[in-house]
Amino acid sequence: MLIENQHPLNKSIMIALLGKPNAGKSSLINCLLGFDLTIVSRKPQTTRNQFHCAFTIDKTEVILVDTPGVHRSNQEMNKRMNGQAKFGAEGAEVNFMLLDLTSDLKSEFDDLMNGLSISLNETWIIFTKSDLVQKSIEEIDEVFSYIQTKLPQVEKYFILSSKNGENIHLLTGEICDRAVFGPHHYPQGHVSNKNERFFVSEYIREQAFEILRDELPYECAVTIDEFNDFRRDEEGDPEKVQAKISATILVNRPSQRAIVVGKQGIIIKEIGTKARKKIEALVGGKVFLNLHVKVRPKWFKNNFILEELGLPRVQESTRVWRAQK
Ligand SMILES: Nc1nc2c(ncn2[C@@H]2O[C@H](COP(=O)(O)OP(=O)(O)OP(=O)(O)O)[C@@H](O)[C@H]2O)c(=O)[nH]1
Ligand SMILES: [Mg+2]
Repeated sequence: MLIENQHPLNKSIMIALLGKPNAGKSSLINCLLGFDLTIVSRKPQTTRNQFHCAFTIDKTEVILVDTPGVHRSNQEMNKRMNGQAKFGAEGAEVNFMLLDLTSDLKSEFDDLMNGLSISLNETWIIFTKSDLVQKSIEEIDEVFSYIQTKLPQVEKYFILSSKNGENIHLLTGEICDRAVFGPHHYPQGHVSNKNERFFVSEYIREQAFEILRDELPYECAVTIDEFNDFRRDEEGDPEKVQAKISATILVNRPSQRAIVVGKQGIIIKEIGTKARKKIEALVGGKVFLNLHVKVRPKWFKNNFILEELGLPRVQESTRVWRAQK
């Protein structure tokens, strides 16, 4: 471990963000980080894996664990996504339970508790999207009392907005107070336990979600076929391509392939152009991005593909082994 990670005044804290799909987990992480690392969309079930997003405030390291929204489903992929949410809570000192103020808060809480079905240690309630609705303190207090009858260990709540930053400073203050003295886990400048490949595939999927909206259901995933990194090539011209990336967008049916490609390739081109900008910001250099679209029927049930997408089997998994084509 680097010596700078062991300064006697260093503090660290790991926090898992849990909630139903669309509660605003990834948005809150980006808001706290100060940049868009994890992907966000108006479609529920955007995040599929659990992973760390780390930053420091003075000498305090904050590790936020993004997780998929907890939901009910009998689909193999969804069971694995729910498994990721539970796994994300393991090892965290504090859980943030996010409840979307625009929803029915008590049933949102009950659904989440049923879906998680794990015992939670220290948990803070985060009411999100305060910019969208005005709820009275009496109303919030009543919901909070209800939550405390089911989760007595919950002691505090926050009402905030990731859009306009309302009360975010109160949360960061409490996070720093709760962090414990100890070494940092990530060296300065490292922001995640996932590599660039992961974020590249996420940024492509984010653009596919954004551009295609409801035209394309969830039956799309992105795999990275080639990632050639020329950044450390000292003789290389910095104006030239610094990373050459080939990626495949997997879809379930040929009709979906036609949608993703678009007339004369217009849609795939737009996905590529928009994703490339974000990837260039991530890798800090020019990127040549080559995108393909492949039909892989029922890819979301294929164990090999799910493993490749970072979704390992869970206890609830049905036995799924399909030969790789
Ligand atoms: N107005 C407003 N919209 C928000 C806020 N937080 C999140 N959103 C929106 O809510 C939608 C879902 O946000 P995400 O951050 O992707 O939610 P999530 O909980 O990570 O969702 P999954 O990954 O699907 O589980 C997006 O359209 C966000 O822009 C907020 O504070 N205010
Ligand atoms: Mg998310």
